[in-house]
Formats: sequence, structure tokens, C-alpha cells
Amino acid sequence: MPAAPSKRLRGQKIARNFIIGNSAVQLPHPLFIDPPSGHTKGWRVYVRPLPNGPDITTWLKKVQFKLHHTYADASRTIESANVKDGCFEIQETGYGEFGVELRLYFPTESGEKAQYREHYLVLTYWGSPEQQAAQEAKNWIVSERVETIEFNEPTVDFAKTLTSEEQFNWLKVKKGRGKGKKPEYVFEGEIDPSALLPEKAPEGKDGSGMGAGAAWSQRYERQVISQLTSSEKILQGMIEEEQGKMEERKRRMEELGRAIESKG
Ligand code: SLL
Repeated sequence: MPAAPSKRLRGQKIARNFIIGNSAVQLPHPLFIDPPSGHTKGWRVYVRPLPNGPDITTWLKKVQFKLHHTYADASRTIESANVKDGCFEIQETGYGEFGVELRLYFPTESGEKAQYREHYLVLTYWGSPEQQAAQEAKNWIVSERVETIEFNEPTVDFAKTLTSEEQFNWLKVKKGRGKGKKPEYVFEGEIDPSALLPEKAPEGKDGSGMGAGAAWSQRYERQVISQLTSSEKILQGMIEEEQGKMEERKRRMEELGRAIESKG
């Protein structure tokens, strides 16, 4: 029987950022050998840590990906013990886009229930003409977003794992010590490891949207938010225009109705 989760830390909250996304290529492609006939795209859908963030396997025990029902074995599970670089991923080929349902499972000592997320696979070029041209030239499409998970009143044991220094070891280089001694981990990256989004990404990597190499930063988050805000304004304008047209149509219908009535 698993041990009962330890006491919860009242009034405390620990949040973690991570990335959900997919990459995609046009077939044929060397990463996808012998695809079934009719399959035109190769893709990966994944849950991965922020480039300079803590190891997500600290709190993520397994991910269940639910694919479109046209896939023979639509439910795929990846356990933390089998991930490389903390990236939970599924690789597939296919012909069409669909929403992947993700179910995130946490360690037993956390006492947390599984949580759902969704990711709509993006398999076609997106963005500005320049972005699309770059994606076509590289035959490499990436669509990802930063997600946040909040652990409210975590158990004492879970909070201990979530605050341990070891969760940054995946970013560090192991420097061997003498026999029997603990190895030393040294960080050699460009930005200091942190559970928070860095203010600025390293030069040239800010929000390129080109995938694994792209660094997420608070600056890029602000860019995305301002883009979304302006898109929302445009959309609002379009909605108002449509509403105006609808009013006009309604008015004309009423007029027509009255004309018919007066004739009859
Ligand atoms: C579309 N509404 O047509 C979507 C459906 C289904 C994708 C996408 C299946 C692969 C297989 C596959 O690619 N399904 O048969 O193994 O765009």
C-alpha cells in the first residue's frame, strides 16, 4: 500500500512553468522512416521544461497523450523514468491536425489528482509570410506555449522536492570527483537556472518560434500578449461590423415584411 501523503502546507502555493507543444515536418523526412501510405506529415507532441528551468520530472510522473481515434493505439503513456532531457514526447506520422488531450500525473507523495491540458497539433505553416517562409525553408514547424501549473497547499514531502537544488542538475555538467565521493554539478549555461521565466532570452534566441532552441522569457511573453491583444481588437472590430450588417439585414427583413403585409 502506498504511504499516505504527508501533511499539507497551509496557505502556500508553488507554481511551475513548462512548455506544451508540437513540431512537424513534411514527409518524406529522415526522422520518419517508412511512413504508412497517405501520411504526409511527421510530428512530435511534447511536454518539456523551460530551457533554463527546473527538471519537470520532479513533479511530473507521467503524461498520457490521447490522439485522434483514427490512430490504432490512440492512448499513449510516457513515464518520467523513460524521458530524455525531461521531455515527455510522442512521435507519429499522419495526414491531419487534431486536438491532443494530455493528462498529467503527479507523484504519489504529492497527493495531487491528475490534471488535463489540450494541445491542438499544428502541422501547416503559420504566422507572417516571413515566418512561413522560414518554416518552409527549414521544413520545420513548431507550435508551443508556456503553461503554468499551481500546487496549492502542497504536502510537506512534495514541497521539499519542488524546492530542492537537485532539480537543476539536468542543466549542469557533472564534474567527476574521486572514487566514492559525490560528483559536483556545475552550471555552464548562458542564463542562470531559475524556476521563473527569465526577463530576457540570450541574444538571437528570443521567441523565434522555431522550437527547441527558442528560449522563453518574460519579454517574449509580453510580446505574445501584445500580439494577442491587438488581434483581439481586430476581431472585436470584425464582430461589430458583422453585428452592424446583421442589424441592417433585420431592418430590411422587417421592411419587406411590412411591404408584404400592406399588399396582402
Ligand atoms: C483532419 N479532422 O481531417 C482532422 C482529422 C485525423 C488525423 C485528422 C491518422 C493516421 C492513421 C491521422 O493522421 N489522423 O490513420 O494512422 O484534418
